[in-house]
Amino acid sequence: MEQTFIMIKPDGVQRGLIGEIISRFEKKGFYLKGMKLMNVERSFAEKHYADLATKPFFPGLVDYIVSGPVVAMVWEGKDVVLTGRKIIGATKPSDAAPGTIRGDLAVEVGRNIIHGSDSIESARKEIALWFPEGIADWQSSLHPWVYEA
Ligand code: DAT
Ligand code: MG
Repeated sequence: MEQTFIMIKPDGVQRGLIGEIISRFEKKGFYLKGMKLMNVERSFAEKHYADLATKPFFPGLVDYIVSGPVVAMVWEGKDVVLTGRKIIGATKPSDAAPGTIRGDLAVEVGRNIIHGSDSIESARKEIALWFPEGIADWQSSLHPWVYEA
């Protein structure tokens, strides 16, 4: 099944939103396959956001990601990359619909509390970058109650 990389950014951790965010993915019917609380080095944050290196906000974005611990996670499920982005909401919290994580819980684009992979290809790269040790191998016993097959 499809996997995505989700990261709770330092503001989400500091604001005590870890449980709330995990709960939204869990209740949806996605499976947590990897998780760790960690501080990241500047060079690592730059690698994660390498595609944005030329953007004017890049240095501020890296400062933000290294400002405290983040929660790195792998979630699995049907269409989890795209659906995960929908659960997260638009990049700018002011554009994010109510009911989404950013729409409900964030105000500023530079404090938008969560990252989610934007494609299956990015997810593959980000999971390899953040979880070189691999992820947990388990299957939920509730699977047939959430998925038709
Ligand atoms: P997303 O996180 O929704 O995938 P992105 O990949 O385009 O958005 O950008 C990564 C992060 O960079 C985003 O979550 C917040 C920051 N960012 C994006 N656009 C910005 C802008 N115009 N000003 C300040 N920060 C921005
Ligand atoms: Mg992105």
